[in-house]
Amino acid sequence: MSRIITFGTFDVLHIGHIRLLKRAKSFGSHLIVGVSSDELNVSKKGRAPVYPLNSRLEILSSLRFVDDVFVEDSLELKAEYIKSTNADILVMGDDWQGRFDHLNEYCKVVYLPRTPSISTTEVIEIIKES
Ligand code: C2G
Repeated sequence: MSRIITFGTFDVLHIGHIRLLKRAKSFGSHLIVGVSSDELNVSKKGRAPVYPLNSRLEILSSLRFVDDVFVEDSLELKAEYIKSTNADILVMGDDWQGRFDHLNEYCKVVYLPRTPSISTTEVIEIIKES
């Protein structure tokens, strides 16, 4: 059965993250999650994550449909991560549509529709305003 890889910050875990991970797992038997380092999140989103890397790794590795986690230090290292984990399929949300097509050389690349109306940024805003 296939080995699936996906990447993300997964900060303040919410239903959009859970659905993405569950759907990713349904493509195979082993789901590997590359979790963005705190520094990578600052460079992607311009802010530190609410939960530090070690907490996010522990939360994700506690999910029954996640089999392995590792630290994603750079967006540019995906080919190396795919090779070192022997992944067959890369799954990403469609906010990244087209961005990783060049990795088809190493594995199948699949984009899944995002869950509408939920994001970590919105959750942070709602908590700030309450
Ligand atoms: N996601 C989703 N629906 C949402 C929010 C997020 O399906 N409402 C998906 C995203 O598309 C992504 C995954 O959940 O595939 C993780 O989301 P983020 O933590 O926001 O990931 P991001 O910081 O964009 O990191 O190398 C790529 C990156 O590291 C992805």
